[in-house]
Amino acid sequence: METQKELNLSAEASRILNKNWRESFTVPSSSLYPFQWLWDSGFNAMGWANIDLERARTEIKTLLSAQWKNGLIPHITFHNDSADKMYFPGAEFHGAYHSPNSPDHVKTTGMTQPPVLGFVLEYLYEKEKDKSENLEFYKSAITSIISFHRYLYTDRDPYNEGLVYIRHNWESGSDNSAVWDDVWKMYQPPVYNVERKDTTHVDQSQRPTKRDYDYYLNLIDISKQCNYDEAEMFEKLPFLIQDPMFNGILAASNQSLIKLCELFGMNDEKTQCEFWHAKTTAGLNDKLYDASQSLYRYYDLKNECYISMPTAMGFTPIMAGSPTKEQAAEMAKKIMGEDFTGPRLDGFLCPSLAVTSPSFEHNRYWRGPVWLQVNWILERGFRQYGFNEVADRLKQDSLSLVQKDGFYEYFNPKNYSDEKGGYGGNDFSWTAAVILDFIN
Ligand code: 9YW
Repeated sequence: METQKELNLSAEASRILNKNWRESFTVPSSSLYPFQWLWDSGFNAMGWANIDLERARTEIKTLLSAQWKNGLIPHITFHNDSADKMYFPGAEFHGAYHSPNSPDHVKTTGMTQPPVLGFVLEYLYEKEKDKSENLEFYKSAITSIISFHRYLYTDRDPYNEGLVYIRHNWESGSDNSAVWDDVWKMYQPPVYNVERKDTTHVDQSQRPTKRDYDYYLNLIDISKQCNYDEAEMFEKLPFLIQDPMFNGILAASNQSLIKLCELFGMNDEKTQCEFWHAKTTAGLNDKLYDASQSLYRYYDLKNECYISMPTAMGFTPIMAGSPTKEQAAEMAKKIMGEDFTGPRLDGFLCPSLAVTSPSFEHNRYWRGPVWLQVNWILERGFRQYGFNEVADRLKQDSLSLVQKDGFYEYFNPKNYSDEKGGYGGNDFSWTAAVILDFIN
């Protein structure tokens, strides 16, 4: 039987998704982020799948309708013309609509985000009661997602390593992670005198710094000068990173596509996804697994060096079944140890940056706070390997944080006192979506 608290969480999570629903998609937050973001949309669809499958399918259809001609699925789709008034940088600053690959009917950014859609689609399909309905939707979505993956493997893996690169920190989903600090040390972008909108909604101390934004905007400027031509961007961009979370999520999505293609009799596509899955998990393990840290690290293709930084994101390839059993056991020890749960071992999992790192900041975005959609990935991964204690802890900590502070965007991992521990936007969609999964 559901407890009263669970019932309240469920009602509250549904209220938030309904509040943030805009005719055919969900905004991450009604004030901060008024458009459709790729990986948010994936998590939000999974949230909807627990309460309204029709909306879950619509969310995905809307997202896929903005797919580029070369297969890229954009990180933001600006569904209405207010983009430049409500959010910075909007459609004009990105200038992606000048690219011959961009869609004709809607403006988008020219970059992507973690490729969650394969496992999102499998999640939706599992929730379908009548598996014989909506087959056209599933087949067509599988085809679109495979063309997205094909674009990634064709245009983003220059050395055929099974590891695709990201060309903007926003593509990682973890915008101001301390991982990028080393990349930013390599060059000096100009100072942009622009009016940010995020800091009118959220305290500056919880957001990236002004100088951080100069780097982000400069990468967009360079991409725009290349007219978003992939080969030219590869030559000119100072940011080309093989990111373990992006690749781990890609591999997890390939794994789901293999299952879906099998169910739908899409044999050639299944073989393709098997090939990609094997290649990416091998790339992750051979090149990015760092045995001395018991987690995955980053590789900077531009500066030809590794970046080792103890992040929550470094554990995420566990969802794709990448690590060996022995490596997964080491990762389980690591995440439950003092780096991630804090010296008193009673902090909340999983800080985006180890609490013992000199760059840790408890409230600044991706430099410490807990993000529930990352916890969801980790919970699935550790559960799959049979590390139920870790998985239960990830789930319980996520529920406790929301019960204590509300449906915030991110949370203080050292939140063991009475102080407020939820930061960023409130009534946040993917936080609600993850909670709906955890309690259903
Ligand atoms: C931005 C929407 C997005 C997320 C990102 C997160 C943040 C800020 O919000 O980005 O302006 O795009 O870092 O992962 O998709 O929730």
